[in-house]
Amino acid sequence: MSSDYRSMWREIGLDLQAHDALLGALGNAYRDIFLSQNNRPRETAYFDFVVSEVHGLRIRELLEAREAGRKVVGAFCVFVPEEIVLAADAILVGLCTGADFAMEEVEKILPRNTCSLIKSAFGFKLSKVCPFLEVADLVVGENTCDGKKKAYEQLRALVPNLYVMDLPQQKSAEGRCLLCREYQHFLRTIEELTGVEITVDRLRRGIELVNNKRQALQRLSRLRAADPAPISGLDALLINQVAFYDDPLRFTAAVNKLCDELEERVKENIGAFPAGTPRVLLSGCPMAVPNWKLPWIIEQAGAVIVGEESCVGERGWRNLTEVSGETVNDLLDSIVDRYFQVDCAIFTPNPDRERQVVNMYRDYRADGVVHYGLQFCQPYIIESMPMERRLQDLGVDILRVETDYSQEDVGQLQTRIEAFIEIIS
Ligand code: BJ8
Repeated sequence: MSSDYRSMWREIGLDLQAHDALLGALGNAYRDIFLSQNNRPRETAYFDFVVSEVHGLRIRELLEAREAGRKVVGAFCVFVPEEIVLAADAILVGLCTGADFAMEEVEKILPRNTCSLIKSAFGFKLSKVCPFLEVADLVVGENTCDGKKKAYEQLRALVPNLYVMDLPQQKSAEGRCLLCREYQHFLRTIEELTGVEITVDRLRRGIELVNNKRQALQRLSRLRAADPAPISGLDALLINQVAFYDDPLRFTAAVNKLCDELEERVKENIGAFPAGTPRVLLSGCPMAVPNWKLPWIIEQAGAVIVGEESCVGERGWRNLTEVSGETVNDLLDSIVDRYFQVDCAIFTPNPDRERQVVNMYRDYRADGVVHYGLQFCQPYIIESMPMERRLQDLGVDILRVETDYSQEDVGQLQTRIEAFIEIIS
């Protein structure tokens, strides 16, 4: 990245030394994991470029947008409705939670047996290496799992501009009411933050922008049902991760352009891997940037990932929002309907998720399911056990993996994944 970003990073308060160490490690991992792949579609070059500039050009864009009067909102969860943020001409960005950083300092604040995703958010803040967190005018947390709920109480001391959404835990009429009240409150908060009144036209435009982005990701995912799969699971995951950082309009155009190329590849039987490669559906906890360990191990072991049942994947964009409605309240109601379908494991009970995994297994013609649970993530790990029974009853092979962001278990994971791929081959 160009050296003149250093003054920008200094001005927003990053710790330059720690940040250099992070970028160095990321650059090496990216080269070894992504750039070393064979048969990549040519249009993945755009996503390589975005990643190479994610702390550079993109941060400059956000700062320029702020100078022009726009606000930046950072989020940790797919329950934060981008439609509302865009309707006020603000920008929503995902916050980095995919790597261990400053763990010694983090474990002075949080117990060791907290999931890596939560600890990562604290590590990035304590060591001042996440420019998105530093430029955000508002940081949105949520009362989802117990870990996050309690951790945000501690995060508030480090992030004074933290807003915590109160989210339901049950798909009941009361649960829907709670979500509706929360989104009304969030809409007012965004109006106050931006000074923009969210009109029906503005909200409709916000919905359309987000629907278009989700439709592009749906199109990408349908193309992965082909055998040979026209794109690797690693590249598809990367695109899902970039979706949280990039400008939505530009991102949508880039995904559609990639899909045009993938359609040609499907017609010509060109794959990222040869036809007949064992196909894996990945299911479970979200994989935030730069958490690439497990997909890398799976594809190195000779399988191809054909879908992600995850918030950084299909759970994040499966449903669209209805755009018809004459008032802001009508549209807000549609937004509530849409988000109330998200089948995060924090809901109890949560039968929809099991159904989705079975559907995705069939739709993407997978040969087996790898369930990914982050260590100490009670919701997903507990849910993985009935999921395993259900899939086994249907004759579907499943491997339950529990891991974290460290590299210590790579050898052990490789052995287990290789054995699983033998079974599903
Ligand atoms: S909608 S999945 S993004 S909450 S891994 S922190 S659940 S202990 S991330 Fe999530 Fe929203 Fe749900 Fe999606 Fe807790 Fe588990 Fe850690 Fe997790």
